[in-house]
Amino acid sequence: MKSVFTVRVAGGLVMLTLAGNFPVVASGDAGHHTVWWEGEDTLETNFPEATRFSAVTFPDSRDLLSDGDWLTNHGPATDVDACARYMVEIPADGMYYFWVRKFWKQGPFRWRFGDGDWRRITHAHEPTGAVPLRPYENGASGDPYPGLEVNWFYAGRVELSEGSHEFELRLLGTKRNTSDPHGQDLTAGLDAFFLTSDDRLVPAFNTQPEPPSSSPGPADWFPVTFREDDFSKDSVIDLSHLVEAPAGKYGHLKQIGNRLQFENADEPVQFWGCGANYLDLSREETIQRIRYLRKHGVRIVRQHPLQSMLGPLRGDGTFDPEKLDRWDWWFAQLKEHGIYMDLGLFYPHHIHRDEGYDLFDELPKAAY
Ligand SMILES: [Ca+2]
Repeated sequence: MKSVFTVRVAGGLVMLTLAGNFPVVASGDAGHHTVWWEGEDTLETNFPEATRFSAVTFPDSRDLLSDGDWLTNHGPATDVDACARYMVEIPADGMYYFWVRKFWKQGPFRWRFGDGDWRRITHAHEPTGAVPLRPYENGASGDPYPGLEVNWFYAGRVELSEGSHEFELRLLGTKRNTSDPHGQDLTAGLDAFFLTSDDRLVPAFNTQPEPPSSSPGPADWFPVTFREDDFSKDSVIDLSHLVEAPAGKYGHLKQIGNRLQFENADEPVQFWGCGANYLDLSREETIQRIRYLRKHGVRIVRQHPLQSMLGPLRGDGTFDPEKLDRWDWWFAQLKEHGIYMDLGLFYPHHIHRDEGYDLFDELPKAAY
């Protein structure tokens, strides 16, 4: 789509409108296909032309960015989404692994190709490395310039057909009236995007990764790449065979002396566990995460506190039904994969006047 649009951006400015064709690097051979495009090479955007995060504010290190530049945003959310659109040429039909190079966890956004479903990259997504761009320092006006770094994030797999596709992103943010000078709200820096049909190609710096020239032997050094786990049956560290599924298949867990044992089992049982709250990820990403826990032998997770998932108990003694549904799905998926849950029930619990406590008004405020 190349229609011109002009909208009000965070900060009340009227934004320059861009329309045109921009270079997109697509390459491939018989084995794989890749596409790389720059965050700053937009088809259309309402991001400001310049912010306190623009590459001109760190001239000595801007070459650490792909093509020496990125697209930035700063300021509180408004009624209009901060958005950017790109035209991307896909070289061949197929499943692609999608990567985003951006300013740390700042600037979570939803994204889609064409009119496909919206997907999200959120604070729950972890960077795969860090390239420092600028230390924290005071700007010429005395305003602090936040420290900056740029990181790669894996955003998920996406099925794409050969040809031109519009890629669109919209920053996620809550409308607020004030801006945090240290860089929150709709702060974002978008450097580059990378699609690859070969999951061995994991980006680490500001140029396209090269395919491995050969398979390393047991005695060879090799680069560690952080890619999506394909849960190979050949993995020598896969402990999932120790995690019987579904959870609960042997009945309730009982304490027998200093041991734990299921009521319908003949032997005591031990649990290997960790903290693992439900995160702001898609269901596909969440199941991937559960499988990762199971692969590493995790048989129980601590949900702490439960209210971080369900919200506070409401005045009528119920939880938000939508949050309850999400948690129920998370619990059911863990159970299906053989993973038990320990609930942090009582922290933090606040009582409310409308719950009918006779002496509520005599309580010091710190008590509720
Ligand atoms: Ca760039």
